[in-house]
Amino acid sequence: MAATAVKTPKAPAYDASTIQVLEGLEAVRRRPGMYIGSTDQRGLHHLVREIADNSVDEALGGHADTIVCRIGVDGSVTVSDNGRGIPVDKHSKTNTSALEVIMTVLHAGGKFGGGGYKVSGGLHGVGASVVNALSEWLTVEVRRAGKRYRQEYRRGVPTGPVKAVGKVEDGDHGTTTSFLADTGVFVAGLDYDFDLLAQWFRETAYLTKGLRLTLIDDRADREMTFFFEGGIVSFVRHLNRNRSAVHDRPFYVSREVPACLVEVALQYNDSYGESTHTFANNINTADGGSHLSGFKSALTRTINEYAKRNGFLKGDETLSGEDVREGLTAIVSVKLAEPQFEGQTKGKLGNAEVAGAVQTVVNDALGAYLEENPQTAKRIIEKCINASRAREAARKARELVQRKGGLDSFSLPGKLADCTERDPARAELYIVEGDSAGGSAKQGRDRRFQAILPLRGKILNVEKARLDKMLQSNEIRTLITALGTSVGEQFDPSKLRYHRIVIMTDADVDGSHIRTLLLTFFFRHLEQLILDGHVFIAQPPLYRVKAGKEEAWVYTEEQRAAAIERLGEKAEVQRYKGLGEMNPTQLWETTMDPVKRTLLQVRIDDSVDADETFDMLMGSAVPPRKKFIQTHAREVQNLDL
Ligand code: 0RA
Repeated sequence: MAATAVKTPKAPAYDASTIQVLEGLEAVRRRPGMYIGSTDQRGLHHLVREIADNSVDEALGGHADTIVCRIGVDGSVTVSDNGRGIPVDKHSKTNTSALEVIMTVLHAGGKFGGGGYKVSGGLHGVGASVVNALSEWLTVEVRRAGKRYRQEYRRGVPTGPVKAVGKVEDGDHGTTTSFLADTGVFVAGLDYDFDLLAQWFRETAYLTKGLRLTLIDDRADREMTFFFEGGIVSFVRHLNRNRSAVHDRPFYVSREVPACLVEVALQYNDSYGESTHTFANNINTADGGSHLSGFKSALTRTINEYAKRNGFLKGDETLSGEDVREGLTAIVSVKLAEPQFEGQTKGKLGNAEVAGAVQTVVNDALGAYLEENPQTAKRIIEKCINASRAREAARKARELVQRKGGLDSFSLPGKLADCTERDPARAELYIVEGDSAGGSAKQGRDRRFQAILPLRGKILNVEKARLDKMLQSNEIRTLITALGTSVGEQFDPSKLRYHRIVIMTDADVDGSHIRTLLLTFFFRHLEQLILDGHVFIAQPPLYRVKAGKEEAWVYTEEQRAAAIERLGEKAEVQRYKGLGEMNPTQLWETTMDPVKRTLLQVRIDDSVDADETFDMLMGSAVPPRKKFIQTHAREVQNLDL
């Protein structure tokens, strides 16, 4: 018998590092939420950001100036840059290429190409390997040293080593990453939102001067490019585009100090609001932090010093922080090696050393700017002094109200039907439009923990009035008293009497206008309550569908169609226009009963976007509002005519 020699295939080399890689990828796939926050739409978009941030870092280091992001018809995403290209040479110890390490080892990104500030590795920075692990397939193509290299992966595992696949033209270099997110993880599907990505690309382009960012959507044949030569100066001009500026050229400084790189741009406008947005490593720090504190101190101090030295203020007159921030639009952007993000939503910069750094840079540069531009300085100081006088008037008005028992919670307004619960964490305040709906709500509620505050008619538009004017309005005073927190300088969130503040208005045009006015007021004067998650919108039903004894409340058009289908053609559909049309029991059952109701929590996903939207909807300039309404008119449903 002759034996045939059989070649056994070489077993894959499972050494310690391979096992570590597989364990790492497995951990990500088992608990994706731990790495990217969630596996819903938000988490999905996170993948794009993770990959694009690596390219942005390459641009921040001065090695790339163009990034293109493409959404494919199959739900794949391709991000391409013209940077140095991820190194492909083999790591001496592990005998794997740097590219493979970056793409497969958790948190490996930061270990390569050190130095420089990074936007990746910041708040969410978990590295490209996490995106790789959560992708059905991923491909990286590197153009480097005259050659084109490629490696592919399936759910994070390489299908083979890095291969040289061709030549590139002289001087061509960069990295292109394509991936298809794994629908086994992102079960809601790969529904990328162009506008969401565009908003974030726009912001990134403002914060990275000279970077050209293009977003292409092959599903809808859409394309947008963002490029801002002026960086954050362009950002400030953009935010002020519908407002009248007090001075033409924004103040701007960019300086590197030991703690961080500090960049600030600001320009005053003739409104009464403030739009300061802060960023650390390009991440929007909606809750501020050390960079914001440093900026505020420097602004107050520098303006007061200049105003004193030049005779605008006499004796012990001083301008408060609020005075110098009225009508201010500012961007504060810092870049640092190891940013610490704090707070519940990680929206606050913690690094204490940054406060002093920003303060020093702004003190020096703003002081010099005021000295060198006396005309502008004069206009700014006069605006601040005006603000100060108005604030003084407001304080007097407030004191007058307080003395008569107006703003403190010892004298709760008569219109408020309070609840018996004294623990704010369990108490709810329903702000209800109109007396008749207020009456139903009072009867229908659970008085143990639900308080009702009926508001009559429209409240003032805060975008067009200062706080002192606002306080002349009975409705606003009543509301602030009921909340217990006071407002302005005396605002104290720890005094909040209800941790759920529910805005309940009619499902018609007037109702939505009143809701917008209330939200504007909260956004401009009690923003902390929104950030802390205390503000909600009630969802009353749109229709009652009835057939015989059976009835159903429906809240959307889709539900209406479904209910009619279920109850048959004879179903009688009754449109609810106002809360007042429901009797107390119905109001409780449909809108107020915690077991059955839907409450929409008001969130500020993007503070820059929110700022712009309120300014546009409620501010003085009419053309942008008209354009917005024309653009969005077709999206409006349930419009009463
Ligand atoms: C490490 C080192 C070097 C470049 C990169 C990483 C790099 C990473 C990404 C991710 C997306 N685009 C990228 N471009 C570059 C450079 C090492 C060198 O050439 O000296």
